[in-house]
Amino acid sequence: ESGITRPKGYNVSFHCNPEMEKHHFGMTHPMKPWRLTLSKSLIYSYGMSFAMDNYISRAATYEELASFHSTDYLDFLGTVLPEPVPRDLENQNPDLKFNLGGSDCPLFDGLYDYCSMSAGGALDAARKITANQSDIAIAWGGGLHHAKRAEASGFCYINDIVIAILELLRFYPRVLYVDIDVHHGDGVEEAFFSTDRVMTVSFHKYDPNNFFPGTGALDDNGPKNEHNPGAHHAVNVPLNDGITDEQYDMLFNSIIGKIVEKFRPSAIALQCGADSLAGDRLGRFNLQVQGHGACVEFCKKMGLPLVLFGGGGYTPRNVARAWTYETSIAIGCQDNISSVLPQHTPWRDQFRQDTLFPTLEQILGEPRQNRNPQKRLQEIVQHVSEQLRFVQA
Ligand code: V1S
Ligand code: CA
Ligand code: ZN
Repeated sequence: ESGITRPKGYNVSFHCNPEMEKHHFGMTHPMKPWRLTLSKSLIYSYGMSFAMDNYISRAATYEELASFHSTDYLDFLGTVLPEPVPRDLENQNPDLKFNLGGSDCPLFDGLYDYCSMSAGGALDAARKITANQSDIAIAWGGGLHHAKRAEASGFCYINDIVIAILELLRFYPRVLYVDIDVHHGDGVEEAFFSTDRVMTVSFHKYDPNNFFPGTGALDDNGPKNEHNPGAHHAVNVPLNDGITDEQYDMLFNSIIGKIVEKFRPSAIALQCGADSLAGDRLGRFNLQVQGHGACVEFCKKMGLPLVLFGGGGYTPRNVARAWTYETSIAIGCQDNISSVLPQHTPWRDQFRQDTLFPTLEQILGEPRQNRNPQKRLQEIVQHVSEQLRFVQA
């Protein structure tokens, strides 16, 4: 007995790989792995590494990737080479193998390494949880929710989340997957479509014709055949442009609260895509760092083992703010960290304002119009409540 104990709170583990962050999707591509470096540097500037177990994650092995993906797909992914000359964005190759090589999922140098490192971090995080060595495990380099068993989609090649949840399922009877990326978590939903051991919940901007990937309507709730165990185990929360912190938190708490009560998960996997923040290059919402973080706080309060994944996020300074604040929530120091960015923060001018919590005016100039009437949000909560009548733990 040394007498030295950890401060009250949680055992948090942090999984990252600096090698992953050096990859490039191409000049004009919105996905910038460098945002992970910016996030980490802000997290470290606040001194948070001293309150967590920090790991350099390994690359997932071929066998680990094959726990979800087809070997045909993995073999191709492991051997394709980048195009010598980048294809003209307007002139896409019409017949892409496994949807690889177009403008969304380009072939770039070190692609296979990038993918296996992302999955390795997610898998390491899941294993820290199942080994009872952490209460919350963080893998900001994961969260690539669109990848399918044999297809790349929407900047995602390997579905690290599915691979991590499969690992959790070796130890836990039921896992709740929650997705606050502005896009529909279609790959994870599809992977667990036919099981009642995983409930998937995605909050997203929904417009079948004009917003990627176009799926995730309110009444898409899993297989229509009642005899399929997966029936009713997909929850979709379709939203419109401009939703605010207040509305989002009302929806999130009410929906996730009811689901946890009814489904009784043994663990939660939370995808924290930061493209749902105001001012995101691809997103459409008006969420602030506080509102995004409130979702993490709510999940933590459920008192269940929790894995936090990254995901989308295309305005790096805001991604870094959100994931820094959310790391502080995991640790439990959110009320004690300064809202002023530390003086010695690297790339400090990247952040434009020196605050962790910029106002909507600071982020956008003029806030985006809110197209989510309160009545519609009530209907959504009502639909989910009715859906849950069919769910049994
Ligand atoms: N929205 C959007 C968007 N922007 C791009 C894009 C832009 C410039 C490039 F150089 C390359 C791609 N692609 C899209 C979307 C995909 C969004 C993926 C989100 C991923 C995530 O945050 O959920 C998780 C990491 N793709 C499309 O809208 C498809 C197209 C239909 C239109 C755009 N063109 C470029 C491809 C086909
Ligand atoms: Ca989502
Ligand atoms: Zn997204």
